Amino acid sequence: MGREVQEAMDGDERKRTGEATKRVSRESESRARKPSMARASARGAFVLFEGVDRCGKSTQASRLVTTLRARGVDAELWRYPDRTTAMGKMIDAYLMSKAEMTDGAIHLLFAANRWEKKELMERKLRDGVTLVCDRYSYSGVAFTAAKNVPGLDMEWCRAPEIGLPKPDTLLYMELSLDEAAKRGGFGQERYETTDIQRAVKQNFDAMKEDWWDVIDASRDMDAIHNEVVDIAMRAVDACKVGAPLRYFER
Ligand code: T5A
Repeated sequence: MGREVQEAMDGDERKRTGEATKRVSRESESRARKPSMARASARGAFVLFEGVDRCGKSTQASRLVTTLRARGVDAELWRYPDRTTAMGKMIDAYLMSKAEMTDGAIHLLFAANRWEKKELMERKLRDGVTLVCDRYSYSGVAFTAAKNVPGLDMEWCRAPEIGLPKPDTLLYMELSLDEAAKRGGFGQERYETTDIQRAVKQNFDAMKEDWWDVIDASRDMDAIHNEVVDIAMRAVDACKVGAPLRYFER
């Protein structure tokens, strides 16, 4: 065999070996990437509680977080309005009647309070944290529309919510206003009047969709809790295997 031929063969062999090595390393890279892609699509669940005042949302949301954590689910309690931010402090002053604002402005401020936490919410969910949320966009629509201000109808109220993350599951705590009244008188806040609460309930009823879980909130706390945990765990499990995060659309 001539030297040239041998060198050419050696060159071919090196090329083949090189290509094979590259192929193997591409395959192992892609194998290595696959599990992380699977991890990236697993996420935390967005579990939302809504309902009229004193329906027991706060009680159930907080108990749910405790139970989820006990089951090894990384969970956090969120609430809207988030009164800790600069915008939240303005909302708090308005609700406590310490500040005045037009109905349109306060509505947009409630929505902005959700927008200012949108990226954090997305990041937490992506990182596998389940967010149990006490009130969100539906309260925004139900309460402002309950004021019956010309021009601020439900469609107008809904517009600033478009583009925000949509909950994976919504637990609507259904309670009659009579039952709610038995749980203690109204507090000092602006919307705690019978007329507003009645209109709020009608608005929630008008917004109800098939995918909502309507919870009979007149039962004892433990019975409600058990039902709530089952529903929330289904959402947690669905999000673990990659259920996509949805957004409010036009
Ligand atoms: N708002 C909010 C807007 O206008 N726009 C928006 O965009 C948003 C997000 C926020 C206010 O802001 C408005 C809506 C509200 O007016 P908040 O701080 O969320 O207000 O306060 P509320 O939601 O009004 O909180 P409440 O405490 O009144 O109601 P909860 O959370 O539904 O009830 P909870 O759990 O505190 O329970 C109330 C009482 O009932 C008892 C509890 O022990 C407690 O005493 N209870 C039960 N009793 C018997 N049986 C059961 N199953 C019970 N569950 C609870």
